[in-house]
Amino acid sequence: MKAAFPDIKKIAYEGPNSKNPLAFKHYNPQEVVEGKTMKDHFRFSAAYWHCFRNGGGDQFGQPTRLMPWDDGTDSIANAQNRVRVAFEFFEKLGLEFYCFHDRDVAPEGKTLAQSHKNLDEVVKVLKEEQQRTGIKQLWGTACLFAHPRYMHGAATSCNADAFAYAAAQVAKAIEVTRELGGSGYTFWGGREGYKSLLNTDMGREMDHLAKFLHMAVDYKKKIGFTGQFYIEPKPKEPTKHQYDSDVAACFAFLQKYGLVNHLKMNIEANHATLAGHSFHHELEFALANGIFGSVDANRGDLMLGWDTDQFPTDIYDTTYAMLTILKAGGFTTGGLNFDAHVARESFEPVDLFHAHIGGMDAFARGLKIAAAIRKDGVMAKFVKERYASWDSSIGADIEKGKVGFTELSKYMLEKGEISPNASGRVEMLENILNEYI
Ligand code: XLS
Ligand code: CA
Ligand code: CA
Repeated sequence: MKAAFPDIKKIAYEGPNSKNPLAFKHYNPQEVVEGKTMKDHFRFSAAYWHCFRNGGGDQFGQPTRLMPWDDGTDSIANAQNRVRVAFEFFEKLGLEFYCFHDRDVAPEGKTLAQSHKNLDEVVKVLKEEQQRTGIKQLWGTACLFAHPRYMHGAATSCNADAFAYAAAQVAKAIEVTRELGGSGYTFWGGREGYKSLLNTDMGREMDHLAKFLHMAVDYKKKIGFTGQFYIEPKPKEPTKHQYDSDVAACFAFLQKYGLVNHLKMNIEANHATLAGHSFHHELEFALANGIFGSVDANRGDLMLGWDTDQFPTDIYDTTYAMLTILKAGGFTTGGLNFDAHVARESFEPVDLFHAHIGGMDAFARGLKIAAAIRKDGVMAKFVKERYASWDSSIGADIEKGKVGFTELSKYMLEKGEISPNASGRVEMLENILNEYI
């Protein structure tokens, strides 16, 4: 096959003084940080849909991106060729993983059986390329939001047949993920929500969503897929409201329906922004509740209310994220998937490289900064000391469940007033953080 990116060599680490835009300045795959190589810390992945299916069109304009390898048809041959192009890109960038929806890699057929067959044809080539390069699938997923049959949702549709169709599609997507040795499978509820409550039975829809996920768990066991299931929170877009709106809503949902041991979170930065949270908040909430799994790395725009899926370049954001990810002990099955697309005006193939290099370097800097903060231990010491009252006497008794309201009433009536509060030192801590950036 003719190279799709003939002028681009494998992207190398050249260090912070390099002026070469097609080199890493901070991401050095073999460099060890906190006892692990950078490569193993991040488990970087590219999103097939954004890199090779998203042409840069928007509501107001046509696609702009140049993809000279793509003949613009829905043929299997074109889909298979695209796979080879994608792997050339992953290899040159030094990515270890990739993610795709079933319909990103293979065209939808006239019937479900034909769609399954199309997928099999392309999976053959994905498998070949995985074997040739050692690049693996981070997680699989099914597109349950693009086709008109899912206009009312998939698992939460008012039309039971849509639920059934989605089940068949997900069963196949999990089979394919197992076949490719994928480490996980993601459920993103693109249309699992509503446009209007006037036509919606919310309780029934949520029960159906839980049923769907239980069926997926059963099927996973049945076919012997051992990867991790993730749910990816997002509050809105394309629906007005999505049921899996943020990590907290997902956690409540998973607990209510007895699913908490079966699904972890795939947290996307831009979705946190849309939910009115910081990316850091979502990661911390997941960690605090034992459901941290994987990350969709990108960035939104605080002035826009939609999902801009920009590449992450904000060093504060990557530092905060890495502080939590390191605290969590790093990824196990998960990784850092760039669910991001180039700007509509960045239309040349080389822009895909610039975008990913920037994201990888921004996270490498975040990792190094977070590791330095952790090494000095100033922040951790501050937090530890802030909670010192819980380590002994009355605090320890409360934590151990030794006292109740009766004992606490007696304690406080005798003591009269609480021990003096100490300052939270917010600005001082922010200043300390800035010293590391
Ligand atoms: C869309 C989501 C989607 C999921 C996978 O906003 O980010 O791309 O990651 O279906
Ligand atoms: Ca995502
Ligand atoms: Ca997104």
